[in-house]
Amino acid sequence: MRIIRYQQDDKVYMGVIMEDGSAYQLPDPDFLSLVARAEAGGVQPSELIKSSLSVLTKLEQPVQDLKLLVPIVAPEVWAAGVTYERSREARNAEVQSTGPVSISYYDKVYEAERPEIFFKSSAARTRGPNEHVCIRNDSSWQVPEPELGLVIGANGHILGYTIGNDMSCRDIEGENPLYLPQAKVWRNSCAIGPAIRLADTVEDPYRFTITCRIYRDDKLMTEGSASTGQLKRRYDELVSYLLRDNLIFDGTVLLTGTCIVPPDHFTLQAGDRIEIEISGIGTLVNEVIPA
Ligand code: DO4
Ligand code: MG
Repeated sequence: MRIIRYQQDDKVYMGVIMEDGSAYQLPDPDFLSLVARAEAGGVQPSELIKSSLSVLTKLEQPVQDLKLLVPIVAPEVWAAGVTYERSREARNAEVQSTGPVSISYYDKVYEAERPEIFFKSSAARTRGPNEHVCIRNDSSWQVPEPELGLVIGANGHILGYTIGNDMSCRDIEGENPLYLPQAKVWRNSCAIGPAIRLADTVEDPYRFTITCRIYRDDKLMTEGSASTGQLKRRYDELVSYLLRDNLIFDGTVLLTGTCIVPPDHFTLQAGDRIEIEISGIGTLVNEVIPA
């Protein structure tokens, strides 16, 4: 069961997509209100929806024709890094491209007890489905990072799963790890959507398949797939570090790290179309423009 937000005649609505593909309009103004309503009734969000299906309005328009918005206006997006072997390997390649190195902080953080967690985005910098993401003008090695996003409550409960794109500048980060905020945060450098898969409908969140495709002039430039089963850490572990002595808001999204990195020769260009698909959640599509 997946929750969407969409716009129709200048109004914003919430909807639910059922397992059979049928979709219904929800009465709640946002995702957190749905969760709160379920909590108040002592049921899981999916049970609440199932029990009220007969009184919900069925959407006549196919979901692909709706103007989808970010499924949640996340007050903040945080991200974990070097949580997959593929990310460690790619980061080491970035650093080595600037000259010989004697110590790899990426190897250290991959093995360390404390994970890497960084601030990624605010609501104003986060784009939704079919919106533009930006590439920086002062970088010549940029990639999308397709990641599973955890939608969490202020108490750290995982309420749902979404798709995130942690846009990244490999040359800026490779030059000096202290440049990380500039390699990660700029205008429209993050996208989430198109839906939130309710956590209580996911049997095993370590069995999501993530696929990323990048098209240039409709030609497939690069494609990769991986499984969240390759994650080095547990979701609860990442969330618990994020919450440590921190102020976290309801509806925060925590991206869980990338497991797919395009080949080293590849860099994004304006006009590219990025598609990130996660099994059971959907496909997040964004076109690239300059910042
Ligand atoms: O260490 C830098 C960032 C790593 C990251 O964003 C990732 O592994 O996904
Ligand atoms: Mg990342």
